[in-house]
Amino acid sequence: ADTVTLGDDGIPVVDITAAGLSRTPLQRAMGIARDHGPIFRRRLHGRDATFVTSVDLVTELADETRFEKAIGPALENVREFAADGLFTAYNDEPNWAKAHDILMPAFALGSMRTYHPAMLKVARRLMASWDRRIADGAPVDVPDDMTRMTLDTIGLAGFGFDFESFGREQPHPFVDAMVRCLEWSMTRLARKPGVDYSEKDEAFRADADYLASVVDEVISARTASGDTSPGSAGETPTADDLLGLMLGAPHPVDGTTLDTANIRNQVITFLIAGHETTSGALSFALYHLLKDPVALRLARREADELFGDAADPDPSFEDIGKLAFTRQVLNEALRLWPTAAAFSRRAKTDTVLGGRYAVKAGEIFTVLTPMLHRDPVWGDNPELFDPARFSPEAEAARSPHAYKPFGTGERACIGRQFALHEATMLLALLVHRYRFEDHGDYALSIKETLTLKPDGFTVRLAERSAAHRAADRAALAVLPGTGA
Ligand code: FDE
Repeated sequence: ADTVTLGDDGIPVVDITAAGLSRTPLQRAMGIARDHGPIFRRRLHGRDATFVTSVDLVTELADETRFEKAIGPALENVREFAADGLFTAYNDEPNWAKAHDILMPAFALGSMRTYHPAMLKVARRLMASWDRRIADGAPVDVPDDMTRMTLDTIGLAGFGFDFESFGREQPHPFVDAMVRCLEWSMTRLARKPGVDYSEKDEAFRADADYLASVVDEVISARTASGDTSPGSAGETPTADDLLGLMLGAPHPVDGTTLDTANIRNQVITFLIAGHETTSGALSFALYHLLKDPVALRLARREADELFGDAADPDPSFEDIGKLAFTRQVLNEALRLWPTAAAFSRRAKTDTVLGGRYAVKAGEIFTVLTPMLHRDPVWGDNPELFDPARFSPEAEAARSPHAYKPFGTGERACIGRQFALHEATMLLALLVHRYRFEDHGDYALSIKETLTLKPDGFTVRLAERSAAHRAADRAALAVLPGTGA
């Protein structure tokens, strides 16, 4: 059993050493938050981590004059293979600001126009693969296929590199190696003193070396083509993509470019950050739609309005901006299960948190995002999946600090628009094209590998015809509040 004491600073200390960390440390921390409130210190083998979950306290942590991003213990471990890439760079490491300035333009909303064709191309690969599954009657493994699609998307859109994941029985070996590296980063936090972990560390090294070798392949595929100058994009990828900017673009102020070692770290970072979290978000969104027939009908109506009865819809870049409800579905999925489920903040000076907790400069607090997203501001049934929470009116009425699936401040997610454009388009295409059968009466179980995914989530698919679309329209017309 956990032992609970009160720290000198008034923060409850929950020592979980006796039971250990379990394979689901994030969900374990959520349980502790439910029992012990919005701020607590988790102690394991004498190592402490302080978690925060309420909107009030997170609002303070988001104040960039008092707090800044911290590379907590988990990200320190990720640094072992992503080093000074954007996600894991220290705030004062010169390469953070440099890469941030060079790469920001590549993530402005307008840049999504450039990536749209590659995103659509990969979405079609997924649908071609799912069509074959209808033919042979086999269920699809949702997180596996979402991972295929998001890896291929960041590979093609960001780097002009094709992982061809849908041509493979098993995931690309890059995915397996990356997942093991993330797992190593997570389980390393739970190590017991006096135990020899050198075998695990060697296996990790081998995986990290393999990731680096794939990245070198990605980079040399580009440099061999000789096309590294920005603005000289041909009809295929494109000196303006991420890799093009990394290889060629000078810093807007000092005119220098990124060095080779840093480019490698950025490519690893983007391949990981760009697909693992987005694939989880899509998987949770589909899970919730499967379990919520009304939300599914509303999502279908929106897709049907845009695509009609087209057998092979061809959404434009602008069309994706019209998929407001589909976007709400994703937002709500990321509320319940923010796939990058925690981020850390460090006090810049001595300060007082919540009017009562004395904090020393340098102290680190970790925001437990899934519990922030269940704060009382979300109403009396925060476990309920309800996309209406993200209607424009509801959003305007709520503090921006109640919702942080993309982190906060200047170190917030640079890939947000990228992920949302990609995911919104795919989700709309899927609900338009398929009916989903919950063939195994799936009960949600969440796998943690630093990020979150629904574990063992499979669905059986059927074609959705014009007759099904008409029936959905008729059903919506009689539903209060949803009719025409
Ligand atoms: C970032 C991020 C974050 C923060 C972290 C901290 O603070 O620590 C978060 C929370 C996130 N991100 C989340 C997410 C979700 C999703 C879906 C995503 N994300 C997606 C994506 C895609 C891409 C490409 C990305 N993403 C990327 C990224 C990066 C690079 C980063 C780092 C930034 C700086 O600068 O720092 C991030 N992301 Fe994310």
